[in-house]
Amino acid sequence: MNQDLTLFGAAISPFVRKVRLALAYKGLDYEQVNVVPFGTDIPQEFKDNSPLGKIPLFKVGNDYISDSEVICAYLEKAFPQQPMLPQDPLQNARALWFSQYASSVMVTAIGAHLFAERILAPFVFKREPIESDIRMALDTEIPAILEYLEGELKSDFLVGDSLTFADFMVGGMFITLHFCNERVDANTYPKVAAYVERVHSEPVFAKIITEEQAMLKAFIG
Ligand SMILES: N[C@@H](CCC(=O)N[C@@H](CS)C(=O)NCC(=O)O)C(=O)O
Repeated sequence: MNQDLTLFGAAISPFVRKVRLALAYKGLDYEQVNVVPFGTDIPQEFKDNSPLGKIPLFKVGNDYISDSEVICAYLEKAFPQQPMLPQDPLQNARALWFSQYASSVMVTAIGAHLFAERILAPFVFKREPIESDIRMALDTEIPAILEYLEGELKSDFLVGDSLTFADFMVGGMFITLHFCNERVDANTYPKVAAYVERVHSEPVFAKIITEEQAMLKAFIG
């Protein structure tokens, strides 16, 4: 298969990041069209083909696919080389679970309550942050996430002993955490702290982190 691939979205979105990691992991070339969903400059092609107006949107030839999980499922089937998901059914389920967990619980705490309030509110939405959301994330939600992951980490990666789809979304949410100037306390959560360092130094992650850091700097100064 050799079709033109286009990804619509802003790289700093955790859902867009997951797809970028999947594309990089599979060694696929693609074009990226920057779309900021809350912005004023949204391309007509995106408006016409994204049913919910959410990023990412993916284009394969003349066809469009919505939703990061669905896009990644497509990539896994269309480009089976370098599989992201384990063959074993239970390990496969475990990898999908962590992606779901990060896409829901971690996105709410780290993305919506912390990043949106600490970074997007002052720099993009031009309003005062909701401090109670930040406190809830830092005092309650994120510690519960770290406690859970600390108990789940039995090896170097979340599933098996190498990078899988599970790490894309979970590891990706720690990029967002770092953008908020927060770190995992290695004394309290030693396995998670080591895991984050390990995953972020994987070549597919390292490249994306460098690119996103530059973007964020340009964005917020
Ligand atoms: N389930 C979707 C969620 C995508 C999503 O919520 N994207 C956010 C940006 S991080 C968005 O586009 N929000 C705009 C909106 O809700 O109108 C996926 O996995 O792709």
